[in-house]
Amino acid sequence: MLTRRAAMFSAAAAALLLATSSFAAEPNLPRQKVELVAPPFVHPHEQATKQGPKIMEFRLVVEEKKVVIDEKGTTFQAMTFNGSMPGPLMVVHEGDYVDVTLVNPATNSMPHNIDFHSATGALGGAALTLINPGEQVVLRWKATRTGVFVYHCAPGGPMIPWHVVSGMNGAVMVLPRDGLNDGHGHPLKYDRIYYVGEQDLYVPRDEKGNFKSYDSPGEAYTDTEEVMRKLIPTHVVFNGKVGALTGKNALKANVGENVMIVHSQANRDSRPHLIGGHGDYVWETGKFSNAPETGLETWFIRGGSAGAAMYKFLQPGIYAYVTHNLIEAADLGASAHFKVEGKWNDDLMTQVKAPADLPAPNTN
Ligand SMILES: [Cu+2]
Repeated sequence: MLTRRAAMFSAAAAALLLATSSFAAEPNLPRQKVELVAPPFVHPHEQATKQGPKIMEFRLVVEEKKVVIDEKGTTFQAMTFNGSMPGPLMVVHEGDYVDVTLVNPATNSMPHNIDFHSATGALGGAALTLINPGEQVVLRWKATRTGVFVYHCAPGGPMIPWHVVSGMNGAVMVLPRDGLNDGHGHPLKYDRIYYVGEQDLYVPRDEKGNFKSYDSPGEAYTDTEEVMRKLIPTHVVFNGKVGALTGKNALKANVGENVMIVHSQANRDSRPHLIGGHGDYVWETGKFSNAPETGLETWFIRGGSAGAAMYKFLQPGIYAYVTHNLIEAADLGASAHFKVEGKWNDDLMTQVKAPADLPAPNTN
């Protein structure tokens, strides 16, 4: 296990080598403080904006805590940004500055930091943000590229994958200032937006095959790493636990609404699929400077990236939104539900004849 001192030393050395000016003068721009909300919800934001660039202020507090990850009550020593797996989606516009206060409360046991895939330099900010329990740090980076991007903890060496698969990942959405478009100049707007963060979990078992419970992340580390090294997750979940987005937690929409689904996977590939629906516009690689693909059945999220899909629901009902590795969806947990209200369109689908017994065999 990489010791705290070793992790601090390696990252501090990297910071010295990489940082040219850690305390540059602040840009003369208005500041806006954003209250983050837990996924699948997303804080209020403009899609297109007529305002000029701002310094957008966010606060992320690292919470190490024991959580329940399935209906059997299996527990897991999670490490999180703001208490949720994934951490919150942060929305800004191209040209804005992202001003992040990262807090590591004294009650935590590990050093943590943050690597923004959307930021440029110093390991995505990881080299400038490594903090011990009882410390905080402020990082500012400029949003120069549009799209949805993963962020995650990256404290060095084997701590990196462990912190990521313990829950320390989330996403940033950098919108073009004039909003989204279809690649042919036609604007696209969503009526609702949801953030689905997919997470592979590796929970150790005892000699009898039962999942083990631990009292701290450090206590869980050695056994967890052994499971991780085999690359077979025990759970693949959306938003932190099996069932976090199904049944009474289903995502809501109405027929005729354009729904934007941001889907991140910080560690492993995934194949989102909306059963009974489609991706009208899909930024599969998640970057809005590329035209979206249209009319997709399934899309691919590369591990370490986020993608975005927009769909206008045309029929009411319960839709399953899954990863189309159906073993992971049905057996390991990677399923969500959309509950869509509205009027059924018989022209798109109708049951011509209800199920009935087969005709009697011809006895002639
Ligand atoms: Cu961490």
